[in-house]
Amino acid sequence: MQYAAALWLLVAGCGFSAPAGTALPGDDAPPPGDAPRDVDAPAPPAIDAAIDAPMQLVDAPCADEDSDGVCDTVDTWPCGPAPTAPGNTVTWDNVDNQNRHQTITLTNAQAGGMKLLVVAPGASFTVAASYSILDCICSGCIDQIQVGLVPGATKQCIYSSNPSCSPATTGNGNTTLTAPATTGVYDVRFRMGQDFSCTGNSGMNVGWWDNMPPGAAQTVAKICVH
Ligand SMILES: [Ca+2]
Ligand SMILES: [Ca+2]
Repeated sequence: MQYAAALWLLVAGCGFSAPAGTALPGDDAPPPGDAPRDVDAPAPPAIDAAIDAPMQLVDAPCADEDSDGVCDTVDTWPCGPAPTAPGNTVTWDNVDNQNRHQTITLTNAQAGGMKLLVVAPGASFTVAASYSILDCICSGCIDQIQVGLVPGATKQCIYSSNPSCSPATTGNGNTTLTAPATTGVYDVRFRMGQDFSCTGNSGMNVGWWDNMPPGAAQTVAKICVH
């Protein structure tokens, strides 16, 4: 549109107007529709060499059990596309209506020494982490740092004692989890428990506190059961 207006101004400025339908010098001529392409032009040596080089097959057939485009021989995560590794510092926080906190921070938590662990069905692996825990809501309460797999209905504990409010109680903990029998991806997550011990007075409380698994934000590692 701007070009057309400029052209009109140029023509008007010259005080010249052509009869309708007259081609002016410089008017857009239709490109030759069937001009032969110069397909036989010699290619520069570098391009010529590239054309002559053996073709690299980008989708060469290979065994790819999880169909993620990564060949089995080099696939370090045989459960589909490798996920992003969870963060190194993950915090869980609960605040009451008096602005008092219960807070757990896990640092450098790993499953079998990894953020992304491949493990056989039914195999055991260690979960270890540095922790910081405080409870400013219930000064007399025993608290747990529960860790386990999601999906999954059972947990273990890397801490079970009465933490202080300030400063937070810190330390290193570890426990052993067992990979499910069903292959797939599972998160290693954590949350606070407020039982009398990791398995409660009865020793039978194997599930998550309140029967509520932690949310995705409490993921510290992932396992591929394969
Ligand atoms: Ca693969
Ligand atoms: Ca994979």
